[in-house]
Amino acid sequence: MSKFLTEHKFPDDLKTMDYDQLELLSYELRDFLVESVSKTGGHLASNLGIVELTIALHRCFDTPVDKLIFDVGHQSYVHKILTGRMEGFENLRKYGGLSGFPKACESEYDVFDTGHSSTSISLGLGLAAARDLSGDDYRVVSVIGDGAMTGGLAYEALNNAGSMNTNIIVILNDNGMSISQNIGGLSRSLGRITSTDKYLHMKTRVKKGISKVPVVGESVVSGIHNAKENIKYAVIDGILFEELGFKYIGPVDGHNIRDLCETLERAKSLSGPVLIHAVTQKGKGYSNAERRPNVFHGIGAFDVDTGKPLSQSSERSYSRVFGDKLTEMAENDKRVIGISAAMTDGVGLEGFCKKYPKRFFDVGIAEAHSVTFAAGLAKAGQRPYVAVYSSFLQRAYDQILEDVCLQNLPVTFCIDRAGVVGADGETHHGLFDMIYLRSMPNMTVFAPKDGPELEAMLELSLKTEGPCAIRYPRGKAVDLKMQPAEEKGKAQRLKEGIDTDIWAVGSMVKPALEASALLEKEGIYAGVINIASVTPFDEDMLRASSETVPLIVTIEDGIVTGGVGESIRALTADGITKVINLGWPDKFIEHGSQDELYRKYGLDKESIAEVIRQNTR
Ligand SMILES: Cc1ncc(C[n+]2csc(CCOP(=O)(O)OP(=O)(O)O)c2C)c(N)n1
Repeated sequence: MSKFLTEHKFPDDLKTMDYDQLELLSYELRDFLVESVSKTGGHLASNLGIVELTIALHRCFDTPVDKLIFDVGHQSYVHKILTGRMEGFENLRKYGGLSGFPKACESEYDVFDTGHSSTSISLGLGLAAARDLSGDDYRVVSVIGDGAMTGGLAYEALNNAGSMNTNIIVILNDNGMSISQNIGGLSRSLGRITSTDKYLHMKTRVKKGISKVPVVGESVVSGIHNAKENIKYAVIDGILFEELGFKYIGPVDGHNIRDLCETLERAKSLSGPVLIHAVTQKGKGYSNAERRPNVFHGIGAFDVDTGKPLSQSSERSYSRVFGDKLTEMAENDKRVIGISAAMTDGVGLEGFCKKYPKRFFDVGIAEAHSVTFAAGLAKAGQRPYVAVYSSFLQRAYDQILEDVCLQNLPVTFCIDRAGVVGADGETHHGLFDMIYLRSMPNMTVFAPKDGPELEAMLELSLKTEGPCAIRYPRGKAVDLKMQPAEEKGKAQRLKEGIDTDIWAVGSMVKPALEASALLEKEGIYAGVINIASVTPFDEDMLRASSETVPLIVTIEDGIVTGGVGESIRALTADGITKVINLGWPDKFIEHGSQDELYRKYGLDKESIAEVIRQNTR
């Protein structure tokens, strides 16, 4: 079966294989990807779309001496397979297994640890500048998708590269898709380029086997719109890139290895920044993924024949609870606006988007912009809800502080994937939002203990005349069948304590209640308090708690350093109450399932109970 994959040594052998062999290899790679990801889950569609491009890159460049950077990095599976990590795919994204993103500690072929979008050109440009300073002569290639190209950082880097005029090759992997359909002016412009007669004509000619490549010299490349009819890689458009100082080559068929290799060789012969526009198809070669590339962008284990997930949960996720509730609120209040930075489905807003297309904005992978855009909306009397994953919101720290909090505008941040997210690992865990948001003046931070409380807090946010953040975890929304906390600045006592009180934030209320139940059987009485309103914080209840119990245990789904637990410790510093802070340590947390990570870091019910046991005897 996998003759080429198993019998060759990659990436070296790519350089000696002929084009027919390389094409056969591309089939084997696709089979392997589909088989393997169907068992482990992962980012499939983007990897199916980048098979030929990755082969061509490793054939034409001398990696790892030459530096190859994949933007975001979710499409680096083929690169991993071709750089000696095929066997690791059995444990892809599992605890202790291969990461789903580039990891420098995993291989010398992975230059950076990535996971967040739109960084590849900046990273590449930094490497290129360092190379020039030290007199080295390696090449730098940044591969960026058209989705990632909607992020502002990419333009800052393009602009800078143009003025530095150093040697860097940027490959725009244009499949017309972000996770869902890509949006925006650039996307429209790229779409125009690839639908022109010239491009389609060129593709037909290539398919017919015309292989003679006229020389595309520097003068031709820079002379945009002067392309001759018979130039294979005609310079049809790309004005934007040319204006920024890049030599634009394209569009090139990103599934034709010969074309790609010839284009890459051409780019190598040019000096200064070069941008190659490669057109690819997301999900290429696997019909289910071609039909529904958004579903197969990131997917759990699935049946290869039908494309259906192996396990389907009927339980509602927090994202769904949020999306449904916001849609309901929008029915009653015309000011409610939904905003997403290229994550409409992920954050649960697809229903809202369908029902209220005019009041919904997908702004592209542009978190910082989404926040300032929301500030503008709020200033003019609207009530914007920015739905965003915790780790991506990190991009917008300054905009939250300056454009929203400073002006005390009623923008609500619906922070999904707060806490550890599991298989995506370091770059995607949402552990830092609480520590920076709670220190921002005017900001209210809510953390619901369950789904019904998330709904109540969304209602509350509409009555709050200022910035608000509501943070909730990835996964199924629990229902603790308890009264929701419904007041800003008020904590909620859920259980009386004698030996200790556990002060828990959001999703940690459930394990706190479970730990308390375990201890009760042993005659240890642990009270449980739902912090609910992280800021403003209920100091009155804390005072009462510290006067009642000798031990307070705090537990939060965020970094302990600078967290709510530490402020509780500070507030009780004068008393006799002992305070123990539980939460995530001050380090990057690896990938693994959420349960594995909670257990390892002592945040599951048994570990919480054990800490209390040890400190009450
Ligand atoms: C800052 C940031 N926001 C959002 C994401 C989530 N995300 C991962 S991949 C992706 C789409 C990327 O599209 P594109 O660059 O075109 O790559 P493709 O998957 O289409 O190959 C998004 C939005 C992210 N990784 N980083």
